[in-house]
Parts: sequence; C-alpha cells; structure tokens
Amino acid sequence: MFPCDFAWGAATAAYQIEGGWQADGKGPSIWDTFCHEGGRVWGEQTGDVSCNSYELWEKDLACIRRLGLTHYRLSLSWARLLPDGTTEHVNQKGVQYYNKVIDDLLACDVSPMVTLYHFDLPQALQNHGGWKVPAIASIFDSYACFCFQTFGDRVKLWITINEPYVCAKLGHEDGIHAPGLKEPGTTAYLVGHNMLRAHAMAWHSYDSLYRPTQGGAVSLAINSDWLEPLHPDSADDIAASHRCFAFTLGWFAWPLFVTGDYPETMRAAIDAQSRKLGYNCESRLPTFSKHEPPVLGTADFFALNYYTSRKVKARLECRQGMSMKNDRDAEEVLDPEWSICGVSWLAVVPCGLRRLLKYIKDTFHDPVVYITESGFSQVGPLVMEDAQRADFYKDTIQEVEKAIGEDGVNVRGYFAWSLLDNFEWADGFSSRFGLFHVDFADTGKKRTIYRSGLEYAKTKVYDNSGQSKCRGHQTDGHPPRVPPFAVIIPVMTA
Ligand code: PNW
Repeated sequence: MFPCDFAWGAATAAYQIEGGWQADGKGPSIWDTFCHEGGRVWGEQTGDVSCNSYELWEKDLACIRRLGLTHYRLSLSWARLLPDGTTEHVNQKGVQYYNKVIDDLLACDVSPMVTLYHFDLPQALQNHGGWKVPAIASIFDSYACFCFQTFGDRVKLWITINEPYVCAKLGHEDGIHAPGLKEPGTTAYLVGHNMLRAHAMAWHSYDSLYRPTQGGAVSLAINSDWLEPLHPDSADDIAASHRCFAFTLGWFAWPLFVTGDYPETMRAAIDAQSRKLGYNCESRLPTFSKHEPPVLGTADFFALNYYTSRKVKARLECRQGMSMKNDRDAEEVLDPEWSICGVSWLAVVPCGLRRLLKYIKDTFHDPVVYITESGFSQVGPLVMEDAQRADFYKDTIQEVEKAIGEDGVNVRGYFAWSLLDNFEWADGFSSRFGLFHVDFADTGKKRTIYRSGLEYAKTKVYDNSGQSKCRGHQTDGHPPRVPPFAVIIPVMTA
C-alpha cells in the first residue's frame, strides 16, 4: 500500500516542452544555440516550438487533470525569467507565465515541484564560461533566491539542479548535449563541482532566508542506474561496480549525504590514472573550500531519477588517455534477458529500482526519497495502444510498493517521465516518453492520451483487486474524494 499522502506525479522540463524560444523577451539558452548550430540533434530538430506549452499551458493542465495527478514537476526557464541570467533584468512576462502555471495547478489541487535548472543555461552566462567558472555558483544563488522570493509562497518542493551528472558528462565531456564541449577528463569534474557549490549556496539561502516563512524542501535531482557486478563472485567485478557507483550516484550523493566530499574511491581512481599519464599537478577532481558554505546536509530529501540498470565488469586492459571512462576503469554491459524500450540505452529493469532504493536507504542514512523521474520511451511508428509501456509502469510501481512495504524505504512520491511527448535532447522528437502523444505536425499540438496514460491514471489509485486505496476518506466504492480524482474529463482531443 502506498501512504495516503503519496505524491503521484509526472514531470517535464522547460526547454523540452515550452517552445516560445524568443517569445515576450526570453533570452537565448545554450540549448537554443546548440540546436541552431546544426549537426547536433536528430533530423536537425530544435525546441523552438516543441509542445508550445508557453502558449498552450491550459492543454497541459487538462492532461494533468486527466491523469488525476497530485503533483506536477516542471522546470523554469532561467533565460525566460532573467534573459541575461542575472537579476539585473527581470522579464515580467516570464514571471507572469510561471505565476499562472503555479496558480492554475494549485486551483486544481495539484502541488508543483519546481526545478530551477534543467540543462538550459542562459547563453549570456555561457559566454562568460558557464558552469566552468567558479562565479557561476553565486549567480545561480541569486537566480534561486529570485525564484524562492517570487514563487516560494506557493511552491513547497524545489529541485535546484536536474542531473548534474548528465550536464557535466554529456555537455562537457562527450559534447553531445549543450554546450557541446568535448574536454574529456577535466571539465566535467569542474562543472560537477560548481554545480554542487551552486546547489549548496542556494540551499543555504533557502534555509536561512525563506524556509522560516515558506516551509518548503529543497534538493538536487541525481540520476543513477542500478549497478551490480557481472560475476557476483569476482572481486574485480565487485570493485568495478563500486567504482561505477562512485562516479555516478556517489559523485553527487556522497558530498550531500555522507561526508561533504567526493567518494574516496572516485578520487583514488582519478589520481591513479593521472599518475599513470604523468600528470602530476593537483588532482583533476576539485576540493571543497572550507571558506564556503558546506555541501554536507544540503538535501532535504533524496531526489532520484531512475531509468535503467547495468552489469559491471572489470576492464581487461587498462587504457591510456584522459577521460572519465578511463578514470572509472570499468565496463558496463546489458544483461541479454533485459528488453530494450525504444532508445538503446534504456533496458527495462523495474526490479533495479527497488534494489537501488534499498541501496540509497542503507548508504545515505534512510532519507525521504522522491522518484523524480522514471519512464519508458517509444521510437519508430506511433503506437497509441502501448501495452509495453503500460506494463512497465505497472511493474515499476509494484517494485516501489515493495521497496516501501518490505524494505522500509521512505519513498514519498513517484513522477513519471514524461507528461507529454517532447523534445528528447539529442534525439529530438524521435524518442517519445509521454503519457500523452503530441502531434507536432499539428499547429494546435494536439495531445492524445496513450493507453499507458489511461493505465497510469488507474494504477496509482487502485490496487490489484480494484479496491480504492487510502486516498482521502473514500470508502465503499465511492469515487475518490477531491477533484481532479472524482471528475471524469473527456479524453483530450486538443
Ligand atoms: C533525463 N542518456 O536525462 C532528463 O532529466 C530528461 O530531461 C530526459 O528527457 C530523460 O532523462 C529521458 O532521457 C537523460 O543519454 C538524458 O543516457 C540523456 C540520458 C540519460 C538521461
């Protein structure tokens, strides 16, 4: 059973859904630049229009209500609010847009969870070095304070930064996400470090200036696969899987929840590789200054984005060259039994989520956990009767239920990724993660619920016997308590 106050949500991100890339005074972001440069995204697509949620927010709200969500996770476009990234210039139209979104959600009894940063740095800040530059931390803090001040009377769940791992690695090591830098083995560590510093400053600002009156909670969303040794008896594979955890989950969770510093395994691996390369300067992994606000303890809950699992094996030959992959020195492989959904990286492993949740409970002092993303993608021909995705959600939610009921993990919410089909970064619109299909060829960007959306709307309220769960006071087969649960809204057509 899920607790009565369990948060049932879906998530989106500003650049992926809003469009309106230069509407009403919005400044450009690094994703606008990255897409417009060409050669970066599948089919040369961009998020210029996407779902056009900037103009069509009411349609998104209808989808949210159709699913009966208690929570909706959205991100704010920094450059829509502050076109040059600084609080020198505030774009009131941007403020009005998010005020309306937040007010409409609350009027429908849906609680917003707001992410301040989901991959879309204002281009003006990138022009000054972006996340590589230490000063970005206090600029982010000013932006965060602006948001707490402006929206915090109504928003009680905040995520400062979404997936610093993906921003750092895909954006600055592999160069396949904006800003498209390929600087392997150095910049990603610096960027991750500045993101942690930025997060910590914002958390401390919230804690001292806003929490006393606003009473919300602030965290940072960490993505991690579930990882386990390919050969459970191999000491080398066990060590390799520990290293992999240290380089993903541990990189950000260790500083926040355990020591205030990076995992020792991570630093040791990086420094050993540096020595091999004859790079004898200071560690490529930065250190936290004692003169800055501490990072330890700056997460009020654990925000987890989980998509998939991997088996890990030790590498046979040690490769030279400076890169995160060589530092980590481990190979990730798929179990041939796992099915792949759409995109090649996404093996469907619902039981990995349960194991990861237990690992988080045991490793990070039993935190409150929100699963801030979990989802399944479709590629190729459109299938509205997407039984596989419906099963994925059913199975995954069952695993979460076991994690709560049998393993005692303190999970407080689950957010499906995503509410809508949207701009899936380098994959453009070729990979569809929505509970609603979006017709991108239609000027009205018609939203239509998938079978999986219909099922998700049911799964979260009823258990297997069809009895209503503990939401509110409803009993005896009466419809659930409050709108939107009790309201039957016709299937969305536009
Ligand atoms: C997350 N990868 O990012 C993001 O938070 C979402 O914006 C995104 O749409 C979702 O996962 C689905 O991909 C990722 O390439 C982006 O491994 C890329 C990867 C993983 C996660």
